[in-house]
Amino acid sequence: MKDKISIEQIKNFQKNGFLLIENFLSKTELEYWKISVENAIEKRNGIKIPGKNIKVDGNDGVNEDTEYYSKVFDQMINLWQTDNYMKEIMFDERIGKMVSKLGGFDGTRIWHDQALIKKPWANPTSWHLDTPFWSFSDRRALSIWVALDDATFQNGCLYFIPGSNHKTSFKNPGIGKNMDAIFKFYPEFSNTKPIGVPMRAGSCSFHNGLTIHGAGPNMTNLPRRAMTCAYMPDGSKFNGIQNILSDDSFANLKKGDLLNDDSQNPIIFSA
Ligand SMILES: O=C(O)CCC(=O)C(=O)O
Ligand SMILES: [Fe+2]
Repeated sequence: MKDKISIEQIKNFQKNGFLLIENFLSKTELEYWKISVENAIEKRNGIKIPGKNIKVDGNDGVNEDTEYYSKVFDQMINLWQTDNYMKEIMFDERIGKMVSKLGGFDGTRIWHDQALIKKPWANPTSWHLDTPFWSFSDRRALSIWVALDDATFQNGCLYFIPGSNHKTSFKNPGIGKNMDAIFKFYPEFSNTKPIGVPMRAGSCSFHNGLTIHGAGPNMTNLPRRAMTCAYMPDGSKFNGIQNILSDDSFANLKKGDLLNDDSQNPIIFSA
């Protein structure tokens, strides 16, 4: 694993809001991640989030928007909670340390992991922000996105709007059908040139959760698979949003409570 982060990379990440690391995983590591993700997904039987009875193909056949979104990607959340191989992969302290350096904080907790599978002919992932969906509000929160297949302009690689991380807010424009919806909230970026980030399988990118980002459609007959994880700085506090929290945890939290339950948000690195 290429886990060394230079000062230059930290500066680039903080300036642009994203960073590509080519050949992050070795060939052997990539094979291990792929098999582990495949097995963990198979065991889930289509359950999207542990403890919640939501199926990954949650198309209710009535709401057109739900149907559209179910064809953006399949999301399998918190594989670490239902599979020990994924737990070992996600608890890797080296990744926690990279995250803390890029984000500029001392302790790294997992918010949630998620496999993101764009099936053949998947819809694009509209421009969006991540952090406004989450149950804490911290401008430093970030994610890793590891390509399990080559991610190309044809099959739905990521795109970023560089520097947008400095200007966006916690208002949530969502992930709808219209690619330009985000620019109603942030018109100042409607003329900014986005950067597409194709990458070979085993490479990864990190992005700040307030960087405007999205992905193209999958115009190929093969899946585009990625394994991702969202991280929060240790010390983050509950903001009142449920997001992926179970109904029980949600009912027991008050705004301002520390999100430090290791069974939900394990700490994977502390400086
Ligand atoms: O994989 C995708 O299509 C989108 C990924 C994304 O939005 C994320 O990892 O935050
Ligand atoms: Fe995202």
